[in-house]
Amino acid sequence: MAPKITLHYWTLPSRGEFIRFILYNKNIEFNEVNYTFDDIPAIKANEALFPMGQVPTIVLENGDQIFQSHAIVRYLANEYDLYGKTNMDKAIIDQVLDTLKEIEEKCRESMLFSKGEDQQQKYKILFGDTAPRALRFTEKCLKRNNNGKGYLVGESLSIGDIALAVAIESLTLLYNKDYRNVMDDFPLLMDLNKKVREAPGIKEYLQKRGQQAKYPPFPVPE
Ligand SMILES: N[C@@H](CCC(=O)N[C@@H](CS)C(=O)NCC(=O)O)C(=O)O
Repeated sequence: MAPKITLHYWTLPSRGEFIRFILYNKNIEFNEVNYTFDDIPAIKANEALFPMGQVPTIVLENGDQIFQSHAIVRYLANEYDLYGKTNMDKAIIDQVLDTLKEIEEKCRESMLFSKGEDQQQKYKILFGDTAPRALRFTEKCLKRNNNGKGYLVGESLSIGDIALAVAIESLTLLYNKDYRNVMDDFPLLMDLNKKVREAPGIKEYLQKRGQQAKYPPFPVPE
């Protein structure tokens, strides 16, 4: 019997990790079809499965397909009760998702595809401005719910909480002696991060995968 969901993605964490965290947390049976950078021409050629020539796409048991990572995440959240209870819960989660996406984008840009002075400049913007801003906003939302002691919305885990844990993973990859740990200013967010990483399914996945997501060296444009 086909698994409930097939995830088409690189073996890498990146945009796929958010989806994997949800699938593991909700104990959804899934398999992966993994690609390497050598497959990019084939991915571009397969417009039926990859409309924009990019991964990820998921395929459901009935053959329905969804691409765009946040469309996938929102679909899963709606299906498996990870999207709060009210429209305002959803709006809070959406704001946090889109805000933290800025961190993710800047991490990818600076860490994977830049080098030298350009990279240092990008790190400076990321650590000096983008990340603290995004985290301040996320913390403000968290504090409004149960004084920041619980979850982003309501009384249980949502994709807003998972988005935070995924963004912190990306930032953690960049910590080194030259950069102050940007998370030091956000102990409440770190508590929430811990809660997500110890959530059912995610905890076991991280034990299997390793506590820190790993990337191979990436080709950097000249
Ligand atoms: N907005 C899309 C962006 C997808 C995207 O950029 N995917 C990358 C991999 S993480 C990709 O396929 N890159 C290959 C390319 O663009 O040629 C999403 O969030 O799913």
